[in-house]
Order: sequence, then C-alpha cells, then structure tokens
Amino acid sequence: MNVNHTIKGIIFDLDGVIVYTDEMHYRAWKHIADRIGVEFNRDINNRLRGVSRMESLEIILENAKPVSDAEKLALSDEKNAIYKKLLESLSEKDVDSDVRRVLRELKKRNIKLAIGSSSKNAGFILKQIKLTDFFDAVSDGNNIEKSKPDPEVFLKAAEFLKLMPSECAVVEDAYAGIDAAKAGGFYSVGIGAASAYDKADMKIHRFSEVLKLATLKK
Ligand code: B16
Ligand code: MG
Repeated sequence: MNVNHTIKGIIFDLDGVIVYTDEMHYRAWKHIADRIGVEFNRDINNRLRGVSRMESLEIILENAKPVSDAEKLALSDEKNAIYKKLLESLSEKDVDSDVRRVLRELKKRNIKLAIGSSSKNAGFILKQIKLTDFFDAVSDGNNIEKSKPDPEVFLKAAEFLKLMPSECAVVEDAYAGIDAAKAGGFYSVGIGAASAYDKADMKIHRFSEVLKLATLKK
C-alpha cells in the first residue's frame, strides 16, 4: 500500500485479536446446531470469523432444510443468549499481558486507539476484560449496516477518531477484515488466522509486533 502518512491511529478487531471469544461463539453455535440437527465443526466455525451474527447463521444453515425469517431471528436470539451467558465468565485474566502492555505503550506514544468489531456485544466484552478506558473510540455491530468485508465499521472508527483512513492501521484476524481494511484505504495488519493472508500489508505473529506501527513511515 502506498501512502505518505505516519500512523496516527490503530483500529483493533476485538474477537481473535484483543481477546479470544471464538471458543464461546463456537460453544453457543454448537448448542443451536445440535438442537436443530445440523452439522457444525471447528472448520465451519473458522468461517464465522468477523462475520455478523445473522450471516453466521446463514453459513450454518447452508445444508439445512429451508428456515423461515422468523425462525432465523429466534435462532440467532437464542445463540446470543447462550453466548452472553458464557461472556459473564470472561475477565481481565483472559487478556494476554502483552496486549495490555502494548496498548499502554501505544497511548504513551500518542497513537489513537479504536475498536472495529462486527460484534454487538463489544461494549460488554470490553467491560468484562476491563479494557474500555484504553480505547478512544468503539465502532461495532451496533453502529453499522454492512459488515466486513464492507469497510463501514473501520470507516466509522476512523471518523470517531477524527482521522483519515490513510492515517490509520487496522489489525485483524479475519480475511474478511483484511479485505474490509483494504477496501477502506487503511494499512492492514494480519494476525492469527490472517497472518497467512497474502493481501495483508503486514503480517505479524505476536501482538507485540503491533509496536512496529508506532514508528512506521510507510
Ligand atoms: P455478535 P470481531 C465478530 O467479532 C466475531 O468474530 C464473529 O464470529 C461474530 O459472529 C461477530 O463478531 C458478531 O458477534 O453475535 O456478538 O454480535 O472479530 O469482528 O470482533
Ligand atoms: Mg476477529
């Protein structure tokens, strides 16, 4: 990517980057899938990374008999109720100490920090892991109409930070998230599952490598 700005803001995806709530998503969807007799495994769960709740359900129902819109709504509400119950056990212990250290260091270096998550539960998750105060802005599933790979969630985050996309980097674990970042004109950083994605501008294997962005002159 060719831009001439220094990074002034970093937008972090939440699930799979800051905290690993993917296992809780898996357990909640598994409960629903078993109840309605649809196959659901870890590979299918991987496809739900960064994807909205309803779009996740559509993926799970790909090989199921037709389901009405009202039933879909009921199923997604039921999954969310189970997921939220599981989130109650989430605490600051579930965040890697490196994450807290790196966020603190970025703030010291005057980098603006935001969350860019597809989740409608982002606020609650941040509260549970006691990271709410680290972020200058939160853009999540509650303030968007189109989910990743559409860039809306990151464009909103940049707007909340009062920065241009070209001044921000996006750190993502989902391929859809990297595509969204690139579509919005952000510098994209792949971590976790997305560290293998060749479209990412930078691929990292440890959260602490995010610090490279604070001095990067692209
Ligand atoms: P909710 P992220 C995403 O979070 C998850 O990766 C994805 O599996 C989930 O379906 C989506 O949030 C919506 O979550 O049901 O809580 O609204 O990776 O974008 O932080
Ligand atoms: Mg994610």
